[in-house]
Amino acid sequence: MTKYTVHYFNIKGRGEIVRLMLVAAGVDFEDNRVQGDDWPKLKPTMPTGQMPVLEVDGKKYSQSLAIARYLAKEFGLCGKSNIEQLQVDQVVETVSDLLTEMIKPVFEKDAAKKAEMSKKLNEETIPRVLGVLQNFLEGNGGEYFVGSKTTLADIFFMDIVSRLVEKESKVLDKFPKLAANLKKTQSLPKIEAYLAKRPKTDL
Ligand SMILES: N[C@@H](CCC(=O)N[C@@H](CS)C(=O)NCC(=O)O)C(=O)O
Repeated sequence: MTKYTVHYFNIKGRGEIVRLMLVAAGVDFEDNRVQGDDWPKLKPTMPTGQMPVLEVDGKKYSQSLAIARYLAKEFGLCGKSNIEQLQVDQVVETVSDLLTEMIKPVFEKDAAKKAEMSKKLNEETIPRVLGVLQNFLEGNGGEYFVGSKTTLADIFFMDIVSRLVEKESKVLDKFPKLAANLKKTQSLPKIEAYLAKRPKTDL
């Protein structure tokens, strides 16, 4: 049996999608949550000097979305055809761009700039991207982003957009189909069980 270890900090960040894909697939894995103090000595042992890293039978691989796509292919969560995989990737890259924008104000030190960035994020970027995602969802009938079952697209959307909902519960009020899709993914039994017990972290 393949042994999987996820190496990442004790946050959701860019690493949670790797954990969620293994959870959704029902595959056991070691969840190595690296403490900040241990990172400097571990950093040179990682392929890109960053995490998340997925270790598969002792070999380490970097890049969260490359890993997520690999797991999606391994476990039937990637779409049934080449065109469905393109549709999955279209959603994944849109959500990834949103995550990049969500992270920017978090690390801004200047208070005025931080406030300006947060305002733009909340008033412009988030509604615009949610509109794009709602169009993708409606273009596929409104239940799943791609095909007729959960794929990496739904799981990554849930991973990132649930963080927005946690901060601002009304964020999906104008996007009821997105809200229903998010809830459906969160209610998948393996994911629901994992979400109930995962460590509570701010990021
Ligand atoms: N494109 C990479 C980005 C990875 C990344 O930025 N990792 C950060 C944490 S989210 C990291 O390892 N930071 C510590 C460091 O660079 O030393 C991915 O998606 O995996």
